[in-house]
Amino acid sequence: MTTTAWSLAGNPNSGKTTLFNVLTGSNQHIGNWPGVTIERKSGKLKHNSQVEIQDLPGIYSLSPYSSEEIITRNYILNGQTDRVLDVVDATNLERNLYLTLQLMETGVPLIVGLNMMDRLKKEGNRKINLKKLAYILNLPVVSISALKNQNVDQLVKQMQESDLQTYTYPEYDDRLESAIKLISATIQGLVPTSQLRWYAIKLFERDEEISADLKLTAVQRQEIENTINTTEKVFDDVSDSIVVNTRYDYITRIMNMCVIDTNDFSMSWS
Ligand code: BGO
Repeated sequence: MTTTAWSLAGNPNSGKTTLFNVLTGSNQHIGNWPGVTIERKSGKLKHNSQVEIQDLPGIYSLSPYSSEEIITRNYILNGQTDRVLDVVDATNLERNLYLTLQLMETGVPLIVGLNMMDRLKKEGNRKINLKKLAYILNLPVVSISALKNQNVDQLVKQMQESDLQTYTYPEYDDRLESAIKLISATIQGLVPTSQLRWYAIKLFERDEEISADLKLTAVQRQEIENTINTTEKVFDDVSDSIVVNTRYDYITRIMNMCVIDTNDFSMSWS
């Protein structure tokens, strides 16, 4: 039997460690990530040693600004994991989805574990339509409470059953999409096809690390810079802020379609 390598990714405090402990039990190895004093935990799924699980550092974004972000993005992009379980805090859905979109941009097969459902229920002022969320993201979404070990068995089932799925990438503003297409054409063949979109977006953001990794020629760099300049003029904004804003526009659409504020349904009697 072949081994499947899973990683847990998510925002700090989304419940990754709690879920990792539930999934692996005492079957854990604790060390450090190379060159840094960030704890590295890995283990095997309880009752199925063919499933390896790596807990990745908690992050908000896949930018190259912190060691945690660099570790996570290199781990995913270098193909060290077959699949990613994105641990999302249901009580902070909007902020957590920002990382989900970026994980989707890498093209890695993904499942969303919507955690803290017990807290969401207790707070009682919001409801998430799980079917719609899974439909819009085009990803499996399993609601859980890692703390209370609720529905984790369904999540494990999904992890063991799911084939390496492909999903449709979240599509942003048309004007940004045009730039991504042009940059993708310039770097076609230099990166795996499934990661083309991620690299194109990073180059659009002028991510220096990625530019250096790809060893682009002067002509390619100029082509990309021309595309960025034209798009910045169209948006009247700088490139990295264009990407951040279009991701948040997409998240706003998801929130409008999938989340109900139950206070909106209460009657006010005068
Ligand atoms: C403390 N439900 C609820 N209600 N809480 C959860 C769940 C869940 O499903 N999952 C995790 N938590 P981490 P990262 C704490 O530690 O796993 C809680 O960073 C406290 N500690 O118990 O560490 C979990 O690995 C004192 O809470 O997250 C933890 O992703 C008071 O979310 C916190 C209250 O979980 C973060 C909570 C001393």
